[in-house]
Amino acid sequence: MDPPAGTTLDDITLDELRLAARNHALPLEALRYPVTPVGLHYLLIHYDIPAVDPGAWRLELRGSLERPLSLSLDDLRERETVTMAVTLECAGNGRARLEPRPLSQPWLTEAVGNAEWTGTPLAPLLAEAGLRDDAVEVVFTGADRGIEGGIEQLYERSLPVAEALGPDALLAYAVNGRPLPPQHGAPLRLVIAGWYGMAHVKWLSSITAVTEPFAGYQNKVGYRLYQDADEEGVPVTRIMPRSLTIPPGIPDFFTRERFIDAGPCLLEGRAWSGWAPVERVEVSVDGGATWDYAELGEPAGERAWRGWSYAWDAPAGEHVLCSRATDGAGNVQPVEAAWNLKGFANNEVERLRVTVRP
Ligand SMILES: Nc1nc2c(c(=O)[nH]1)N[C@H]1C(S)=C(S)[C@@H](COP(=O)(O)O)O[C@H]1N2
Ligand SMILES: [Mo]
Repeated sequence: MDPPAGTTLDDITLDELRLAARNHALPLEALRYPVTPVGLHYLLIHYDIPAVDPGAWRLELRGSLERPLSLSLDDLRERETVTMAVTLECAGNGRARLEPRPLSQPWLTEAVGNAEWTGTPLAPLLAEAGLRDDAVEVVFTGADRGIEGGIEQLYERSLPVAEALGPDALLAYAVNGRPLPPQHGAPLRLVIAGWYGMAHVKWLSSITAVTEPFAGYQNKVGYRLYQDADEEGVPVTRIMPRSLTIPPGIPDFFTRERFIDAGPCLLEGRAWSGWAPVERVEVSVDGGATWDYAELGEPAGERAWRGWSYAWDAPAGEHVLCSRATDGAGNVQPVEAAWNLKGFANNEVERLRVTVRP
């Protein structure tokens, strides 16, 4: 049987490789840092990084507002300041492990990072602009333009009004204490803690309150879960739980398999969920046959990942290490992912191959 359109059973293609080279992942050893150094945070850029002159740049607030606003970066910096540690993950993380493989950015498990974003909360700005009662969504438009699904567009995504007015929405102009770098959305991006990456619009140029659900590509076509190309699909929203292990020992250069020596080995990792705090992490050292509880550390912030550790007395031989997170909403990572056409939200448990040397 042929794989569905837009997927393949072939080896990685040159188009996928080109995307993978542009959009880098978190090197897994960087899970050791509670706050990800900016250069190690994953990146996802649909089109090109746009050229934005921060001096001339303005943020326009328009649409169903009593008082539309036009603000400079200094106007935004003078407003209330908040810093939030936020674990950000691409909705396509895990895509390359699906079969057939959806053709897009071929992430394995590493499209994640946890940064400290500084900016001004969105809700007071919308209040100042006089958001009208008839607004149902708020659209965030970036300065980057490209063609996707045959449609020329600026990258833009909407949020329901309740999310835009909630405590998780921040207009960020700094990350880890420094002005945003070009690749992360300079001079201003949306951060919407708990949501998959696609909602955190970078290079923000306007915010529009709309009275009908937004029908732009990234909401209506792009970021949806489909089984079949003909169906309406289900929107991708918040981050499903995931746990990753800081790879122990040393790697093989080419396969990335790990080598450690027999004896006590402290396994450590990080776990997160956008639905509710992580409440449990389990570890398996036999490829998922048996599970044991890991010890949980303090979260790196209310909207940030949480460290965990597990004391393993490693016996010589070949092992497959797994970990799985459960959140307070009862979501648990599956051992095997449910397939979807565009390869979103695949949070199946990681399998890390380790050779323990005597
Ligand atoms: N304007 C704009 N915003 C964007 C994107 C984009 O291509 N253009 N990519 C989105 C996606 S899919 C992800 S996963 C995150 C990645 O954010 P990061 O590169 O800062 O990690 O940005 C989101 N915001
Ligand atoms: Mo993404």
